[in-house]
Formats: sequence, structure tokens, C-alpha cells
Amino acid sequence: MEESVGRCGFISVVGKPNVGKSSIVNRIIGQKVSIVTPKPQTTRYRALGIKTTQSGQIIFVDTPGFHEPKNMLGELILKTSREVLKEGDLVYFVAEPGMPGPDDLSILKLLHREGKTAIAVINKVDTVKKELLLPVIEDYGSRYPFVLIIPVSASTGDGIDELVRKTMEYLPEGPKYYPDDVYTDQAARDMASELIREKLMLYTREEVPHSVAVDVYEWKGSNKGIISIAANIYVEKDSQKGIIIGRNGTMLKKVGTKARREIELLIGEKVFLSIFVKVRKDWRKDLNVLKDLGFSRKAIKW
Ligand SMILES: Nc1nc2c(ncn2[C@@H]2O[C@H](COP(=O)(O)OP(=O)(O)OP(=O)(O)O)[C@@H](O)[C@H]2O)c(=O)[nH]1
Ligand SMILES: [Mg+2]
Repeated sequence: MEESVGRCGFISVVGKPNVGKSSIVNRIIGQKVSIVTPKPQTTRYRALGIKTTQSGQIIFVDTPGFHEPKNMLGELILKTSREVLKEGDLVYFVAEPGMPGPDDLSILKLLHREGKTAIAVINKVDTVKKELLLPVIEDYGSRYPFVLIIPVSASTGDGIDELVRKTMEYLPEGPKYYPDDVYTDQAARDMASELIREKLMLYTREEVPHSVAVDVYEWKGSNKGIISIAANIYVEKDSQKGIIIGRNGTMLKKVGTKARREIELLIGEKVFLSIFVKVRKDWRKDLNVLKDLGFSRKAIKW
């Protein structure tokens, strides 16, 4: 790694659920750092997206959307997002291009309390007319002393280059923390679990997407050059197990095929994926199970 001194720092990417935090990080990095779905509360762990440029390194910390916790999992998640917000050199406050709602306002309150240097990133500008954007920008500007307010679209890429370029100016000077070719801190095994969870969230409805946890518990090479991966999907009730397996196993097969293809792309190897569905009653309320599944490790890791 070249040891040139440029700018390097951590950006805490925060906002309410579903505003496009993970999409923005993925777009900037050019890789799937965090999974994305149309459903709120997709991200559960903080994950680093590392962008190395000629002038330095920006380390984005993607976080779960701030929301009122309904169980132990929700509490761990909220704790993660709060901690990350406090720790960053700079905060991206991500919002949708509309007037702020109660969730946006409570995050702004936290920003005030912590006195963080922050950029407001108004995402999804592809969904509104330009003239509707101005009052939103003015409103956010009046609520917090943001150093910048930048409209972007993670979907089209609009405004993203400008955002990255301007972000550099607010980072401390220092050497890079990570080698140039590293784009995330996540282990392949954890990313594989997330890809399986993404497919589950995409193909199921109502409470099911939020009731699943995935644990990749085996990862081994075979003599034929195929990686053999085994994962457990945990659900909270028998009825959810039935939904995930689907009629004649069709749902599980679809999830498995889609996830396997993406895992193969991620690791550049052929994969044999076995998935099992298990019921762990009310696992989201049980700290012991959450610990088993690595939630507390991932929640506090920084
Ligand atoms: N039209 C449009 N949709 C977007 C844009 N950015 C993200 N989305 C969509 O918004 C939804 C939520 O995106 P995510 O990136 O998962 O949002 P998030 O803020 O990370 O959500 P949580 O992890 O649940 O807090 C997905 O369906 C995205 O495809 C955008 O710029 N324009
Ligand atoms: Mg997310």
C-alpha cells in the first residue's frame, strides 16, 4: 500500500428506514456493501464501505434506519445507529425529498445533542420535480447548521460524484486506514448470510421479512473446486417456516438459487449452497439467541 498522506475519515450514514442509505453507499463504492430492499428496516448491522481515491480514503459506515424499537433486536439495532452517529468524523443525514417527518426530526435532535458536523443528503430526487426540492432544502437548512445540503439520486447516480468530491474537504488529514483494494470490512461469510436474507426479504411479505435471521455455519472447499456453504434460516413461528419453504419447496429453491448466484459473483467461485429452515421461537426478543447469531458482536463492532 502506498503511504501518501491525504484525507481520511469515517462518515456515519444515518437516517430513518428506507431513505436509501445503503443504496447511496453501494452506489459510491460500486459494490454491494449492504443489501437493499423496498422494505423498511433492511439493514441490521453497521457495515463499512471503503472508497479510496487519489486524494484519500472515505470510510462510510452504513447503519440501520433509526426507528422505535419493538424488541431486543430493535434495541441492539438502535444502539448501533446511535453509537455510529456519535463516532463519525462527519455525518451524512439522509432524507427523502419531502418535508421532514417525526423520525427525521428525532434524528436531527440527536445531531443537535452531539453537535456533529453533518451534510444533509436529500436522496431519491429522481422521484420529484425540481421546484418541489427547493422548499425541502430550505426547510432542512433552517433546522440544522448542515455544512452542505446535497440532492442526489442513488438510483440514477445524480449528484453522487459531487457529494464524494465535497465530502473529502471535511475529512481530517491523515494516512489511509485500509489497503487500496479493500472495499468493506465484512467477512465473505457474513455477506453471504446477508445475500440470503436479502432474497428472503424480497420474496416474502408482511411480518415474515423481518422475522428471519440467517446464519452461515459452514464454508468449506471441496476437491472439485466448489465451495460448499451451509446456512440456517431462523424464523419465529412454524407458520413462517412453511411460508419460507413454500409449496413443494419452491420458495426456498428460488431464494437459494438467487442467493447462490450472487455469492458466486462475490467470491468468484462455484458454490454449492444448502439451506435449512429452523424455528427459534421469538428469537428477536431473546438476547441469548441474538448473541448466538452474532448480533451483539456486530452491533458493537466499530
Ligand atoms: N427512486 C429511487 N429509489 C431509491 C433511491 N435510492 C434508494 N431507493 C430505493 O429505496 C428503497 C430503500 O433503499 P435502501 O438503500 O435499502 O434504504 P435504507 O435507508 O438503507 O433502508 P434501511 O436499511 O431499512 O434503513 C429501495 O427500494 C431502493 O431501491 C433513489 O435514489 N431513487
Ligand atoms: Mg440499509
